[in-house]
Amino acid sequence: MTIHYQHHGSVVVVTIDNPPVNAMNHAVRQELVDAAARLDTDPSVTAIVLAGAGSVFVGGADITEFDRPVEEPSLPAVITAIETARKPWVAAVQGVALGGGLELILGCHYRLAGPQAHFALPEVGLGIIPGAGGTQRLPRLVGIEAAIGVVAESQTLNAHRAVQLGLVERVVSSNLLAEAIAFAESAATKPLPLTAANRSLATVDSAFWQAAETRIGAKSKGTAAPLLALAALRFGAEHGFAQGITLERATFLRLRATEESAALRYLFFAERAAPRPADLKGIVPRPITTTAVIGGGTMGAGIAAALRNAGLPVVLVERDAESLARGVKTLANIFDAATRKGNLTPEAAAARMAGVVPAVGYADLAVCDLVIEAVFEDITTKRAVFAELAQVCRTDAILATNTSYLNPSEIAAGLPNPARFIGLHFFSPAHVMKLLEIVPIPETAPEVLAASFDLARRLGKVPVRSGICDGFIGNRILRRYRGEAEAMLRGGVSFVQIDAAMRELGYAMGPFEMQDLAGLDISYMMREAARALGENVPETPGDILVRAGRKGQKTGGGWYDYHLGDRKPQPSAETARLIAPLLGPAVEMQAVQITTRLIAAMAVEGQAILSEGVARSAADIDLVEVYGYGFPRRLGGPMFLHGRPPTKKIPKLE
Ligand code: T1G
Repeated sequence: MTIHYQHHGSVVVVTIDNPPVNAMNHAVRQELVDAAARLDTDPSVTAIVLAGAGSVFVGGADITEFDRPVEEPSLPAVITAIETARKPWVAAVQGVALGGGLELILGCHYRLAGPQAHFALPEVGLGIIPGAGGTQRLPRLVGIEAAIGVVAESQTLNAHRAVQLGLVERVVSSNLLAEAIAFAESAATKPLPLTAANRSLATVDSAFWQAAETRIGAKSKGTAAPLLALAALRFGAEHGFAQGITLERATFLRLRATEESAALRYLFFAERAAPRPADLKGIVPRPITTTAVIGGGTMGAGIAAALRNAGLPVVLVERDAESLARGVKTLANIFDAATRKGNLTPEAAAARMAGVVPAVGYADLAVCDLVIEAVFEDITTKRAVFAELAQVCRTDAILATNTSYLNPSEIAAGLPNPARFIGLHFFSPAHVMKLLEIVPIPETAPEVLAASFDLARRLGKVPVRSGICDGFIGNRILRRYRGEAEAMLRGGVSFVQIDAAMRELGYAMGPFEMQDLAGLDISYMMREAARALGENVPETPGDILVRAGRKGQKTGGGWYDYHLGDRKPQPSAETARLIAPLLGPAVEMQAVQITTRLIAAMAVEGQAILSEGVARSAADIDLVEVYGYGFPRRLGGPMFLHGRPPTKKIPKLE
């Protein structure tokens, strides 16, 4: 049963009960249309209250239905049935009313909200636009300016703001249902109010729309939906509700069928599945209330900031007072920057720092539930840290390494009680990047693994479990991606063209620009170390550049030249001269051929990672690429793209 009915005198409470989020699937829509017709003709009924069971009012249309044709009655049909009813419908919103859930209550005659209620139209994040009147009814209730923020910029309204804007009659702080029933009884004695569809809209000039278009276009990250949502809203404002809602529905149905929307919906479900691996169901995470970070460098300070942002106290440990002072300063700078951007008040920044206990040595760690090591990427250094930690930490304290390349099992070899050991691979800057690769060793206890996933949730990160291999999931694919790009370079394709193609696809920068940012010397040193161990590692163009002192932005030049204080890459005649001997005759390649070849290389490596069991699913690999390496969200990820029908596989480059 998806709808419950309760009679309170002449008022009927219609409760949508479709766990877990009361999504408006076909069964709910059919029940609501039938209820609207039946209750409208029932002489014993004078008014209806519409409620949602549980903590969510309605989480929107059922996204799982989007890969199938629309099954009537559509959501617009449900909303029209309510809006044209002869008896008042009063929505009682106790939780979030999202997407179709907000559109549903826009068709009601009145809306009351509990203090926890929130209202949003998240459709553009799924590559679609509201398809059941959101772009047309919302502006007629709250005004065009506020509606644009919700419809095209994913802004959320809390209950009080909803009242200020006229979306909600009032906030009811206790017993929302009883208040709504009383409100409905009173409403039944009055003429019905003007419905949202019939309200007029104040006109705005073209300069207003142009400014909105510029603002929204600048942050849409190449996705089509935000500007199309704005266009639907504008069209309805300029041509009336009926024409507006027709355009809205047509646009929604068109976008629903696009690859971009399929990709964004795929990521939506992947992001929700990631924090809850099936095999950890029922495992109680080991509690984490006190933490420590060993190492106050860029990574250590970033990790400490992420822990503080989640409200966890942190002991920040360095080997001496000078290094510790540097680490504390780095951490303070992170919060100062957030304050300058307006993301933190000065008081909140001070509170973040007040929760940091700087320490030289390990004496303060006996109380810590979790200690994260973030020292120099060297096995001897790391093993020495854990030998010390084993002496001073509780035997049940979780000990984690932030290593990005070393084998966590080798780091933990010989450690007493290895069941408490795990790899937590943060990405720099650790307080910003959402990806967290969780790398258990064979001995890691389930409750320690569960505690790591729970920690990721508390830090607002996307957790992906990785098996142990060189580079885990992300850096292993990165190495393959870079290798393929260098193979194309050797084959005569210009690295400037390769970077441009990946930027055009939606990456912030291409593979060569990224090396200049990170520094060419890191991978150079790894190749040299392998050569020193007798491995046959052929000379690469990167070797030549590093030996010529061209290590990237930090030395004023790598693949590109950089003017002092300017990060904009400039073509370098020096680089061209240095690497010429390694390159084949120049070859012209279309951008789409470049991107397809590089994405295919990532997907082939991803397939190997999957078949080796290093990753649990293709979606996990795509989460790593999107959240750790800047793969354009609108494309879903290399595994998503690689699995698509050939006609749709090559990403269209506008
Ligand atoms: N459809 C189908 N399944 C959904 C869903 C939805 N709309 N929302 C959530 N789920 C699943 C989710 O995958 C997970 O599944 C479970 O429910 C719990 O979700 C016509 C076209 C509502 C704030 O974009 O933001 O309406 O992993 O872990 O943390 O114009 O879910 O358990 O198997 O997120 O309590 C617009 C999406 C749709 C809202 C609850 N609506 N959902 O958060 O639970 S398009 C959205 C959320 C639309 C109209 C258009 C959140 C939530 P599983 P959860 P939560």
